[in-house]
Amino acid sequence: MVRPAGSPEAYARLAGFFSAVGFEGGRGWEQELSRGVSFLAPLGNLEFADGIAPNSAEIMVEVTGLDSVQAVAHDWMVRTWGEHEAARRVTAVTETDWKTRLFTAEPAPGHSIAFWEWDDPHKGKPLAVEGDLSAHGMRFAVVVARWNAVITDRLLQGALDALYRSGAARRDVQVIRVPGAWEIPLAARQAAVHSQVDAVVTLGVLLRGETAHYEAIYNEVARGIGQSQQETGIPHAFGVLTCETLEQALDRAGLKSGNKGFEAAIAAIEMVSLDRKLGQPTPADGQNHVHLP
Ligand code: DLZ
Repeated sequence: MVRPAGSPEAYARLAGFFSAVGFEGGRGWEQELSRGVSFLAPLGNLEFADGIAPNSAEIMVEVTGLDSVQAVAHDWMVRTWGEHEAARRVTAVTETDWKTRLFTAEPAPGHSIAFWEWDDPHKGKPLAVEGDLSAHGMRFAVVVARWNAVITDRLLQGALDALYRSGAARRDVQVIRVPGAWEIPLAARQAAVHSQVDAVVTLGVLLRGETAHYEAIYNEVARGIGQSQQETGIPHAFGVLTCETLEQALDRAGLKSGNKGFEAAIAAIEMVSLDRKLGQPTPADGQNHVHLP
């Protein structure tokens, strides 16, 4: 969703508000005549309503921990608009007739945002802990084999496409080239230990028809990458294709059935995010634990 802020003041206020309530920043932009500040929605959906619409706000943000979000929004309003105006710009949390609780905030004139959460704690909330797919602020090493470069180059393109489109900065992605799949585990491990990366993406292709001792090489490559992941604690995405023929490998490198390099990079992003979530302090730690969107 791209939305004109309306004025530089509104732009600054919207940017400040969305940061304050915990939205993760996306890639902004600045040109001669325009600029944009972006925030990532982990999941979005477009809804059209018939009959009585649930709320008049155009942007509705589903959250967990609604009361905490309201408190943060209220604090921001008081700091930005003063006590009196804040009372007008952020409502209290109220029950709705659609089994939710909700409050509305207007950080800048004409920009009303509703925040809501389900009454039933299980409805609408993921029951599992899952990683998100934003790579913003994450650092990666991509280890790619030169052997069968016509394919591994495509895997690399796919992996970089996934990382950059998910918000990774170019300076945070290190590409490491190795001679063949056999060399991937060692380079991956070195990167995990010495390059201060959050995840390693491994890319290579082993062709059964053309590789002597194929099984032995493949097993060792897979074992080495897995071992590096387990011993370093750094997620290693496995993008080493094992194919019967070159044609099959090309298909898996984007020609027909998706690009396995892209998929491996997405898995790496998800695992870094999951790792961070699992490593967060819990209420049992006695620390402030607020679920923001
Ligand atoms: C030697 C070899 C062979 C036969 N096949 C492949 C392959 O299909 N894919 C691949 O990535 N590498 C292959 N290699 C090279 C080895 O992985 C390794 O680089 C060399 O044996 C040097 O250690």
